Amino acid sequence: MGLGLCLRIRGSDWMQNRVVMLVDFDYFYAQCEELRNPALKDKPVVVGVYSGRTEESGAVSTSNYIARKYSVKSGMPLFLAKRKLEGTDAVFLPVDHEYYDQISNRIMQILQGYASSLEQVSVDEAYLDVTEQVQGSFEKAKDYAQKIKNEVTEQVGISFSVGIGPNKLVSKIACDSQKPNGLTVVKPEEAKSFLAPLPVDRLLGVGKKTSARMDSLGIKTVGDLANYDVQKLLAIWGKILGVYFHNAANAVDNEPVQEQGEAESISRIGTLKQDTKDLAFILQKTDELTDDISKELADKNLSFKQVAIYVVLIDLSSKSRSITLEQTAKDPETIKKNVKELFGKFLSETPLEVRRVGVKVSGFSREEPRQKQLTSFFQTTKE
Ligand code: DGT
Ligand code: CA
Ligand code: CA
Repeated sequence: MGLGLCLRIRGSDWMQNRVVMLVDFDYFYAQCEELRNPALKDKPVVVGVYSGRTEESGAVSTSNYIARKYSVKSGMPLFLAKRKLEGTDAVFLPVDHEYYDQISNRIMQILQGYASSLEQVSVDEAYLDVTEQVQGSFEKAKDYAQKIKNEVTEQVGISFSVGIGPNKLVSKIACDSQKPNGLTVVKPEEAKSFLAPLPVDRLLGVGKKTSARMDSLGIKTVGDLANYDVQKLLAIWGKILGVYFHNAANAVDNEPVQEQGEAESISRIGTLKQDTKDLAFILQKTDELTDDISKELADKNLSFKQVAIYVVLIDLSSKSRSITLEQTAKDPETIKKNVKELFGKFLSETPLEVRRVGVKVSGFSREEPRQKQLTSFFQTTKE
């Protein structure tokens, strides 16, 4: 068989050529309120959390785009929003999470049907891997997104914005670039130049402190960061963050769209046969727990990045300690070694005896090195 078949796209495991969508519902809580009361649609609508002390105290959760014209913003004190909307027919409503969750679930269910995998990141946001559905084509992806939008509008009556890109990082920023009711496509070959002019703090993980530091190095835009000497980034931020910044600025992000329902952590807890401060005695128990965790990891083919311990002391107070590994691991020895280290340190810090212990691993990724994936892929299609 010829090259045609070799290049057939196999959904999310064809990591180099994915089509990822980020769907973000527009002014979500306020739009839900408009949905059940359409008379609100042409008024400023503010949904807030009322703290209950006085009628005015509390903060804005969100507002519709009419209210935003009066510079009402999420997180703003309600009294300030009221002041900004003085003289208008603005409507203020308390949050109704149960109702928003219901609507969110209905939309997520529809979205699920359009993707190979869906990762819900919040009540109003989800990543979809649609590589297979659109045969890797970004032109088709745009029509496909429009189709999904129409379907959700018809079925639920809620509008959302979509960003389409070669990975989660780009699709998220694409989505943010055009709201509400946006549909923004950034093709792989445009991704770097799309990000380049943006301020560097648009990247996830670049907060106030980091962007100030970057600014002092002359890094103002994502493009500046992409061009910055990667060795210097590593020297300043360490390997993990340094590599992340470099990759992100270059629009590189291999994080898979993680199917829903997949555990975020695996943990086991057990009670010791007797209260103790003896490390060896504790490790006997945690080794048992670790073996059990390792079986589940192997079954699910997961690697982890964090190891944590959980401790209940004799006064019934509980504590936890965790460590992030330099590299992902999947073997029980790595867990045991880190658990030993964490407990060694913990026991030296507390005078109390330990009653219950737990072990937890998290920060999962699937163990599928690209090399292996590619070879096995070509093997199955060769002929
Ligand atoms: P947009 O910009 O059209 O996506 O507007 P929203 O309102 O959907 O904004 P988004 O996606 O950042 O947030 C989703 C929901 O989360 C929003 O409807 C209400 C809630 N939320 C966002 N920011 C805040 C905040 O600062 N405080 C509180 N209490 N809730 C917030
Ligand atoms: Ca939203
Ligand atoms: Ca959101």
